[in-house]
Amino acid sequence: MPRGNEPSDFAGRGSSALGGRRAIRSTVTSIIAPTPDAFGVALSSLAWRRAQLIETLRMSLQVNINGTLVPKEDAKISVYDHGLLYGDGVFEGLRIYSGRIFRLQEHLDRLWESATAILLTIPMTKERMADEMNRTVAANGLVDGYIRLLVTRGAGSLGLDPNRTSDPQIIIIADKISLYPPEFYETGLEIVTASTIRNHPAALSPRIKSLNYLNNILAKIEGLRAGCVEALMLNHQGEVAECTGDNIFLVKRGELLTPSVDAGILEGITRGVVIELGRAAGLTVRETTLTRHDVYTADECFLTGSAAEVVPVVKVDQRPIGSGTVGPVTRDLIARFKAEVRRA
Ligand code: PXG
Repeated sequence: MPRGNEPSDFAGRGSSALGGRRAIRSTVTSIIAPTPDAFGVALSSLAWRRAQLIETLRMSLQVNINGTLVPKEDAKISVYDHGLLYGDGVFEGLRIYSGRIFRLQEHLDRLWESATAILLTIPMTKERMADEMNRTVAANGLVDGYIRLLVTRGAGSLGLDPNRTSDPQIIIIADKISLYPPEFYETGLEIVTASTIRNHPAALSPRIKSLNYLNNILAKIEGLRAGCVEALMLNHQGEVAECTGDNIFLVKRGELLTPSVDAGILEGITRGVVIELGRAAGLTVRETTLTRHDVYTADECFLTGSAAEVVPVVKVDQRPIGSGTVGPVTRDLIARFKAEVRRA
């Protein structure tokens, strides 16, 4: 159970489940023999009960496995699944805004392309997948939220051979996500360049959204250790590629610039939306080769992703970008993005 969701945290009695039980015991004691502290204890017991209720509600979250909705605690797949053993599978991360899945068709198309690239046949049609996602969103009463959609290679023997697996597993998790604290959207992020380069496209194409994210995780660790929540990744030629879970954009002399897909990046759905919005706003948008020099000397910088949405960057490798504050083009695109996701 992740920290912060534990009943005992609310009661302020340590971090183990035992803390919660201790809370009950001390409440009982306080009823029998009231102490000056009784009111405080009763309050913390109430807080604990409230936390328990929240936890119960949280536990009723339904996960879709192969078209069947099951309670989150029963949503299990085999430890022999090659998705776990080898990261052999593909996924998508989608947003739900105002009860609708944003850019659903584009996410489905990309999932199928990722699967095709790894010779994985998804045992469900796109139409049925869309229905199952909508059913899962409804079952969890989500109006705004996030969907993690995974297709694993399926359970097999202990060995790489994908021919010795059966039944790819289709998992749909619909939940809430908040990647960065809200203030980052106001003040902007600071990022650093990771020494870990993005996967060489001839080794594992970054266009495949595979379950093997170690490349990005290693770069993310570098960022986190430098005190940054995101890290910039270069490609094998030293050019700017993308961040660990986001695409990157620059604003320079009124133009909107972003690395082209040839740089070895994930062709982000949010990236595509922002390119459209930039053009609609009258900006020249260029998908082009970018170096760190271009980043350091840009007027503005921001990142895009389904989880991150559009988030400003104000410092890269300890250099302020432009004025070192969130720029006007970034602000305008964030506003346009917010309007776009709510558009009927
Ligand atoms: N590059 C990479 C490497 C990504 O993983 C993006 C770009 C942005 O693509 P979209 O299509 O989302 O605009 C991603 C997507 C997470 C998380 O949990 C990360 C992503 C998506 C969903 C969740 O950090 N990254």
